[in-house]
Amino acid sequence: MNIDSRRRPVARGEADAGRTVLVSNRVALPGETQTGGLAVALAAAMEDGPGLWLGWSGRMASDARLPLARTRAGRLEYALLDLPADEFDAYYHGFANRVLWPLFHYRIDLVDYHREHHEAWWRVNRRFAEALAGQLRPDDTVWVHDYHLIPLGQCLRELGIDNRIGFFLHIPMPPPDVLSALPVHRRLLGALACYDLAGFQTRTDLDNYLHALRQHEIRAQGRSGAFPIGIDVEAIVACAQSDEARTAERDLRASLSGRRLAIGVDRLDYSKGLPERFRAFERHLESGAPSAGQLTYLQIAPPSRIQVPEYQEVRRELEGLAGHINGRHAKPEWTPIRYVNDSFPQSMLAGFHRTAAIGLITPLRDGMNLVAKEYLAAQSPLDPGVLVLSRFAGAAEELTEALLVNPHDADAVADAIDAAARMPLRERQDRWHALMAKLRGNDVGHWARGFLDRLRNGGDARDPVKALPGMRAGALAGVTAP
Ligand code: GDG
Repeated sequence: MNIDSRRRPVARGEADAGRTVLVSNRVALPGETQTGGLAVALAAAMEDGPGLWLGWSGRMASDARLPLARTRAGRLEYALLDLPADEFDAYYHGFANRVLWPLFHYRIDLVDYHREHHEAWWRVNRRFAEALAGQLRPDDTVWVHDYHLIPLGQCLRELGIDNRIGFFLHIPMPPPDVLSALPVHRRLLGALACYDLAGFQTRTDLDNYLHALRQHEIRAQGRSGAFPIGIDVEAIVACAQSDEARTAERDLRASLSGRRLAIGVDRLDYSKGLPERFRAFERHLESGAPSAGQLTYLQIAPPSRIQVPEYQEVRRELEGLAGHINGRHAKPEWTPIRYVNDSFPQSMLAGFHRTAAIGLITPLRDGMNLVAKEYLAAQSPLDPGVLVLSRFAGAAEELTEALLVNPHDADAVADAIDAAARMPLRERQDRWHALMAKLRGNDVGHWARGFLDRLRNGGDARDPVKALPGMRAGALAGVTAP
């Protein structure tokens, strides 16, 4: 371990010095296709380095103290950590994905808490901390990502590391009453309160965190703020005009026989509201609305976390629903729902998005939802589609010109689908231009810089939320004094 890094504090106010060190459960290695929002966003945010990105290697090893696997791409270095199989299972499948994921998405009913899984979560975080401590230089800024690694900051402090350490939560922060269903909620809040900066996707998430701290009389050692994540807008705009995207668009359009397309792209996850969306689409088919029968709905849903029983269940449910709805409504020449359990390159997805007159993004709860933003960025300015967006996606706080819906209200979603299908070109363009201005005003680079500036410089960084047209003023008013 680098003893120096334990002892020498980085001078406060020292801007832009040293590396940015990202830590996340998985890293996005160059050339890998990523279907998770975090990996996609961080890969874009880190494009111009210099930096180090540390995460799990994807490999199990009985002796997890082996030297880290290292690789480099340009100015970004990767350090990969093996983990023992049983510990990984308890930390990742047991605690992160069967306790924190459902709880933070307001699904207390799906929480399966075991004390030993919680202990393994801390043990793995200590392993991450030990691995990272050996890599750190005194002027590095550490940025920890997501719910798997909430305790990492505290573990690093316990090792004597006094670099600046920030944390960003990619998923929603639930209200204190929901959080308190977790037996160890106080300890979790205490770990969050250790960071120099704790970042959340929305004002609502930030408020929930601050309320919980107040309720438990926990004093944060650092600051907190809302930093809504963005996408690489220009990259998606360019991607949607690439040859691959045009080919994908042409082929998909040709298969529609003159009908228009509604699209959803989601990891197959119960938080994404897919069964509710399928039922709402059926409601639309049965509504007798002018557009009923004129739309084909394409749902791309790459499977994820397939070991977790709740994910197997939602997959079975969707297969049943797609079969049922198509069985009742298909015609010899037309199938209303195309349900595809596969992942595609970003360029093809952009082509699919551009083909679709309607983007149907209706999660029951979502930290942000990058697909909603990607759908918009892929549209043609001459003939943009309409985004139908759940008000429970973090993106709804920004994207107020979308058609915002309650995903639990199948009739309302069916109405919105019809309204989107019939929306005049002028209104579609007005809404789209307003939404694109917001996306451009807060792309993934703004997000990363906004967070890192605030982490490095304290309170004098640009306020990333105030800079967003349409966000409530003072969205960062909840910043807590150190
Ligand atoms: C978490 C939070 C938050 C999807 N299918 C394919 C594919 N994707 C890409 C999308 C998008 C990403 O994966 C999914 O991001 P989301 O934000 O929609 O959702 P989560 O994976 O749940 O992400 C979320 C996010 O972190 C960032 O903070 O917004 O709330 O849950 O970029 O395009 N990419 C490719 N093929 C696919 O088939 N290449």
